[in-house]
Amino acid sequence: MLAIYGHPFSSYTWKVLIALYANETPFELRVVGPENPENAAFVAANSGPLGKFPLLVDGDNILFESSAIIEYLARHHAGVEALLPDQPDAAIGVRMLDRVFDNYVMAPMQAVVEEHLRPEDARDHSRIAAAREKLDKSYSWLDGWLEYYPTSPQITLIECAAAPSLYYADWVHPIGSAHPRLRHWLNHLKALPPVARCIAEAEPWRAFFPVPTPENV
Ligand SMILES: N[C@@H](CCC(=O)N[C@@H](CS)C(=O)NCC(=O)O)C(=O)O
Repeated sequence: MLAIYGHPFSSYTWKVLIALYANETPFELRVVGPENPENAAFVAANSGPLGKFPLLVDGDNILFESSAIIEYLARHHAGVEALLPDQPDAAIGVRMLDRVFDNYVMAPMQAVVEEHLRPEDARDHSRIAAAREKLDKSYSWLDGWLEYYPTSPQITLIECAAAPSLYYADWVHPIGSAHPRLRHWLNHLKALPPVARCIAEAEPWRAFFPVPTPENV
């Protein structure tokens, strides 16, 4: 049985959970948190230089980095959703978009969250402003990209990366009417069954989100 070390509220854990749920791949979620110190210790010892999660254990194979884990699942635990196109050039395009969501949506979203985890008088407001500027640029670029990208029930590495990054980015820096295609696509992503399941499973932790949102104040 596959094991995933992660947390139901963690955006990068969602990325992998969406792929697993989409293909109905059996796995055990080993929650990383203070209630399971042995899981946190396993991640710290096995998950690369910074000990981040998610981490996948499949027999003797231990993998970290959500994109690599999804590629591994596509190859070794294939299901109804291919996750990556067979055609190599098409796969390059999918990997490129995966990088866009991780680097230019998830990273600035996490920067805003990290600053709000500090006491108010210790926050780096210039870092928050720079992150919001990056999100604005990403939203504009993605709104243009969506003119050509189909809204479809199919789940690929793109949807796995897009859903959690945009879901939480929308909490810290709302996607408004200036980006109608992106707004519409995020609503579509939220309704996809594997994503809706992640949202529901994360719900108990919503109150811990440090950035005030209309939903958690
Ligand atoms: N590039 C990594 C990023 C993973 C990451 O940032 N994970 C967060 C949870 S969403 C984490 O481990 N946070 C705890 C920590 O940094 O100690 C991936 O794609 O898996």
